[in-house]
Amino acid sequence: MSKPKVIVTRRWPEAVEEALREHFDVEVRVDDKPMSKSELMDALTRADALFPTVTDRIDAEVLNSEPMRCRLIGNFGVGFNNIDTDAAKSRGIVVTNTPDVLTHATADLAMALLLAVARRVGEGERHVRSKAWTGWRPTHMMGTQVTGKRLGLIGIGRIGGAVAKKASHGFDMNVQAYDPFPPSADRLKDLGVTLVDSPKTIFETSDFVSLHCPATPENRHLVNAERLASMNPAAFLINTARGDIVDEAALVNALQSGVIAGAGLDVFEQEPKVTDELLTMDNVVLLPHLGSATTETREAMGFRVLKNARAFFKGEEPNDRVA
Ligand code: 8YV
Repeated sequence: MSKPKVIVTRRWPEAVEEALREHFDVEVRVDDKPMSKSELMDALTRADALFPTVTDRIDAEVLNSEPMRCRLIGNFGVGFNNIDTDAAKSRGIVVTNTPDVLTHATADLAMALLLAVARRVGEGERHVRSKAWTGWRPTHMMGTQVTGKRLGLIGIGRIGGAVAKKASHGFDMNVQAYDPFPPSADRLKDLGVTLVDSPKTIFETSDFVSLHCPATPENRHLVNAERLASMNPAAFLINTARGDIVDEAALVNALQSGVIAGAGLDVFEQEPKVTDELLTMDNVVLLPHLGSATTETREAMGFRVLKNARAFFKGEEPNDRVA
């Protein structure tokens, strides 16, 4: 029997590409550039499965492609806001994602951003590299203490939960969270989290606010000018979730006018474009969407897509089906 044909839209870690080839007739995007709309549409007519990433927008227009051959979209990532799942469903296409395997990598990076912005790590690094450092002094580059402070989480799912545990157990932080679908009281206790009943409390009473909610239409610009204004001027915002949860223009204003103290950002509204003003600010730490970027995790994400696809083509229900 011939192997199902799969199109992989970007380069994956070598070990996973190799494993894919054992089970599928694989076409990999060799130049590793994002596919255009017409290339994505063409891919859907040529392959039994498409394995996209966050850089591929699989919207209703793309999914209108004819003649449709694709039966499975195996997203390389846990967030699948790049895919119109309703349109996929109406074309009879199954969609899977890659939960669990990137939980700790992303939570670690949220903590890295939190620590970096509070302790002025990016700024200090630039200072040393530019040879501006003239030596130690008691008032040099004083930052903000992290240990013991109050951390507010918007979303206490897998990644938010891992951040909570690291922050409460490792940094003795007082962690509070808002989530419309909270986990059990036992889990909250294990994570060391107090649940609050509105985002308002999180923004008004936290020293650090970290975002761990999905990029649904309802969450678009959840962090807006009003919510930023309600934060403590000494507080920091951390975003490792999705760019459009934050109104980036409002954030720039808040940072410029001292409404909040700083921000650690791994994601942006118009990736890879970053609002120019952010690039010149010292009170922000900026990363190029690295949440899951460890070798271990990126391999595990690929193997997770593979596992889902193997199940699907054997006629079984894939574990991580989201549509
Ligand atoms: C990925 C992510 O790098 O999984 C997610 O939702 O944001 C990141 O881990 C990216 O989405 C890959 O498609």
